[in-house]
Amino acid sequence: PPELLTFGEAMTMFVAECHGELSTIERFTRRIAGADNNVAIGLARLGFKVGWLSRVGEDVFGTFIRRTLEAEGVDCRHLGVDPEHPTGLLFKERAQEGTDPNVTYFRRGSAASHLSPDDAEAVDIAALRHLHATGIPPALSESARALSFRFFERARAAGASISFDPNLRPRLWGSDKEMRETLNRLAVGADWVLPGLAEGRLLTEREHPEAIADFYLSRGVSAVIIKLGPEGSYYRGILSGQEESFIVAGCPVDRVIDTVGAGDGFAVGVISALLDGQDPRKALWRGNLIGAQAVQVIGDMEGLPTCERLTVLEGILPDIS
Ligand code: KDG
Repeated sequence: PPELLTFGEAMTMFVAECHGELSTIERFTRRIAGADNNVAIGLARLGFKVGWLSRVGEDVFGTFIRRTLEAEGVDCRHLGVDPEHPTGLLFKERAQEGTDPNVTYFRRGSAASHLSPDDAEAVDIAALRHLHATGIPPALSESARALSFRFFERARAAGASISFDPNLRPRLWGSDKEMRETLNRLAVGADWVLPGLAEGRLLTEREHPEAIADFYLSRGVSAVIIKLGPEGSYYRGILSGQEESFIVAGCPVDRVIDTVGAGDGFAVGVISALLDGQDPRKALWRGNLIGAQAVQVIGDMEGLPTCERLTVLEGILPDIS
């Protein structure tokens, strides 16, 4: 069984070939989207034994997703096929340089929104070292929300570490209040919490990175790592034995093509480095580095490096930690 596990919803994504509003676009490039499966792919490329739990529809898009994940070496034994509900779809505008592109979802009632706590029960967690979760499944449905909480309980009981990236998607939630309360309840059950600065502000109703971090640290989290975009990332935590906080500067980027997926690349860098036994400063540096690769491509995951590529990048880029 896999040592690392993540779960959520993958969608087949169509990225506009040209700039402009989606209703005017005739040509699209097909990719795969989904924060959790992006992280699974990134970790698999770095050589980790990672599994991904989800459901897809019994349709061509589900087949595409399974093939893509399997080809990347992600363990799909916990990927179910739902004959009654479809695989979710996402259409994405061609991003204007430096701005987040608009997306349109076709995911309501999707196969993955029918995930339920029973799916967590079916997993053999004896070998589990780490669980990575995002704030998206709890937004999909009551049953997917219950699955998230159940997974945290099981991972905790198995002695695995847990990382949590809020991945706020306000439009999938009934209200910001519900989103905030639910995700904070989940976040405090994690070891490492990885929000973007705007997400941290929305979730904690606090302004500064130190105050956002304190919110979670005082509730039992070991490390809060806040993404600051091109400025890099902020750490506050107790992973090295005593409490410390610092900023690691961002990685230089030639040209920003599409920012979607940067946070997933960041998570891949941080999780892989911490599981490799690196110190938090190095983990943030690697997170910044992989996040910077993800913004230079149109899809979410084609910028994620293999081990070999990471070694090259780590060698040629200045160690700015
Ligand atoms: O983090 C990247 C994701 O935002 C993207 O792939 C789509 O998962 C997605 C979502 O639910 O918005």
